[in-house]
Amino acid sequence: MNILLINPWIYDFAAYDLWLKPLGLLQIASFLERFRHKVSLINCLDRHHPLLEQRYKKLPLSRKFDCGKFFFQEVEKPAVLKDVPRRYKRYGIPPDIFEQELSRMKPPDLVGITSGMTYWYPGVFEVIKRVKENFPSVPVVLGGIYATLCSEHARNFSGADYFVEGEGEIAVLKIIDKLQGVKRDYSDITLQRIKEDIIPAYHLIPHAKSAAILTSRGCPFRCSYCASPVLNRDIFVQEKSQKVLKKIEYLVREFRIKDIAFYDDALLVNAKNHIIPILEGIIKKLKGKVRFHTPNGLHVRFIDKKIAKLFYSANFKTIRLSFESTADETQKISSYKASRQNLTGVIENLSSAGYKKEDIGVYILVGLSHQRMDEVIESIKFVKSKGVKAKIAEFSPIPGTVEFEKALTKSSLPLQEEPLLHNNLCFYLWNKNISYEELCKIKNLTKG
Ligand code: B12
Ligand code: SF4
Repeated sequence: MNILLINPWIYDFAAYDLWLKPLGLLQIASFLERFRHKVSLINCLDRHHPLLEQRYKKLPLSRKFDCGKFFFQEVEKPAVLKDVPRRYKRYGIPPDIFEQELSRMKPPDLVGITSGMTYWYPGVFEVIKRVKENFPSVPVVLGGIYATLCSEHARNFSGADYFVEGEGEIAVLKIIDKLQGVKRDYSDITLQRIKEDIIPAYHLIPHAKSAAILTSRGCPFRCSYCASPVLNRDIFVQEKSQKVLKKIEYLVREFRIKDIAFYDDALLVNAKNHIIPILEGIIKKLKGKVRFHTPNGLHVRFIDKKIAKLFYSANFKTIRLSFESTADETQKISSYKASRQNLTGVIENLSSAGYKKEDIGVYILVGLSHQRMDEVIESIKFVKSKGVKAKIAEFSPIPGTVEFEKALTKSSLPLQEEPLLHNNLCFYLWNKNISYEELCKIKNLTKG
């Protein structure tokens, strides 16, 4: 079959390309190619899209390590977000470039669309609408995070024909087989083997200079605001370290990738058998050839002196730590990721390994139902007193989590029915403990 995969636009108040890659689609593409399907990709979030670069000579430049601002166009703010005093935008290639891409291809046999944050669904709907206008008889499959966490909303309103919740590789193969009338024994195809054998299809983004990878699925912890257990069906599996190394070497060799971001939820768990051999392998085989980044927060308490040194020697440039808060109540629901003492010790480990303190970013959560201004201010002050950067992570209420249920009891707004209200940049619309003005103060406090 000819399969077209699409990574939709982001509709949001803000978006920044932190090595953002459609990793789910790239994994599915690689898997389907093994079954001799022909796959193509339209990546609406490609900052280096050739047609975009051709048209606009003055695009926002890439910043450090291939991150950067997306091209955007302001769009009308949805009514439910009207009280957010910020402009609402569509990030990614202009729609006419998307249309140009569709019009120059022959109709595919199937279109697969991914979805990211639950509140980014307007971009997904826009893509489905345009695909249906161009290829009315082609079946459309929708998968990804929004489709999994808000499956009812997606089924009711998106206009797709098929829906996949959770991991998509085998599920999409089953849909294709059904459409083609192929009978197959799926018991042979286990997900663990798929993940280890599959190298995301970066050949579909041939000009990419950076890549995102996963070395595991899920997380063994259960923080009450996190969707990881829902998305991964309570599973935690890690790939074999030697296979991870092979993938990294392949990406660097074949695509001249210079920056790699780890998307794992729990990269440091079971360190002895996982991250340590990966780091040792990188130092041995790739030293200095590629830079690594951990935009997702790392588990503080696992970073001992040895791991800190290995990170530094392996060229890990972006280190983000999940601290969340100094307050006991928030620590408790965050699986006690790190006490003040833990954080202090780890910052010492990282700086004696060679890291400058100002290069270390520490995430602090803001907007959980119980949180008040003083807790957040105290956490920021504590983090800043250690000489490192405090980074705000605003709470996004996610269906299927305990904190979502708590948020429902606080909110007079329809959080359940309207995923736009899950936007992390507008928690103050439903959580009155912290106002927009206070959030601005909090953000100012992190600066300098
Ligand atoms: C990496 C990551 C990031 C990265 C990159 C973000 C990005 N936009 O890609 C960074 C660090 C930047 C980030 C930031 C944030 N994130 Co984040 N992030 C993740 C994480 C850990 C992994 C996502 C991922 O790429 N997984 C890897 C791929 C392979 O998995 P996948 O996309 O799910 O694909 C599989 C299936 O879904 C399916 N599938 C996918 N597409 C398709 C398509 C078809 C056709 C089919 C059939 C199947 C299918 O098959 C795939 C392969 O098995 C998830 C948690 C998680 N475990 O998923 C949180 C998560 C998505 N993030 C979340 C949040 C809250 C945030 C922040 C708001 C945090 C904050 N307050 O700052 C910010 C928002 C940033 C922004 N505006 O861009 C929430 C979601 C919130 C929501 N309402 O939807 C999650 C779920 C974590 C959580 N707390 O529970 N994040
Ligand atoms: S440790 Fe991180 S990924 Fe794991 S459950 Fe908690 S927030 Fe989610």
